[in-house]
Amino acid sequence: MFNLILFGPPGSGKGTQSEKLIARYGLKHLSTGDILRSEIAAQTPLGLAAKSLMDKGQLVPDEVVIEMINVALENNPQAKGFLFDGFPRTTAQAEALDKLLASKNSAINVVLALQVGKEELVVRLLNRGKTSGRSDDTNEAVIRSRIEEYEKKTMAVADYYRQYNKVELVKGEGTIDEIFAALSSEIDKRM
Ligand code: B4P
Repeated sequence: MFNLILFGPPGSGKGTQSEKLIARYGLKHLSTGDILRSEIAAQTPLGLAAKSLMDKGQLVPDEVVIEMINVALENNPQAKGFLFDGFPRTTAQAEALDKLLASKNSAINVVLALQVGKEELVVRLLNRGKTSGRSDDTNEAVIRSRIEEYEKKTMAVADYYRQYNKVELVKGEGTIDEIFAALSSEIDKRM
């Protein structure tokens, strides 16, 4: 199995690049943001609880997203590997993911961390908000809260994987194709 974490702040291109990477490498895409948005669309109790946090730009509780990933791993026993997008977002999530993968005799192979300046993130997300229908993309204050949550809680995830030498920084500014080529070259070295 080849397991990849695509890491970076909100708006860094994780979702955009994930679509291209799964097409090239045949990995199963697990985006906690997408799973949460489908729970919201289906108006499940989980979705309704998550929506109020997401609308404020805050993270959803660890136990909720860890269980979502647990279910997704169980439902995909044939996968040749996973691309984790937007997960883990806290050190507790990273530790839980390592345990879940270890129980399947697997592990994270590499964490590719997209590097994008803060003001560029705000511009991209406000732009997406014009067409995405995502309520967390339309308000600049909410976007800045999401970036703050990233700085306070999520950046530590990179340190967690750095202790195992699994982190590779990748420039996240430039054209989508240039960034895809840089990510692909890191994957090709390891696959
Ligand atoms: P996510 O769905 O993960 O959303 P995101 O981080 O905002 O987006 P992403 O990074 O994938 O977007 P992309 O750059 O591709 O999270 C949403 C919310 O869900 C979180 O705030 C949180 O509340 C909750 N959540 C999710 N996972 C969680 C977890 N594990 N724990 C707790 N809570 C969780 O796209 C941004 C825009 O940039 C697009 O418009 C795109 O077209 C554009 N873009 C991309 N690449 C570009 C480039 N090279 N140049 C110019 N523009 C580019």
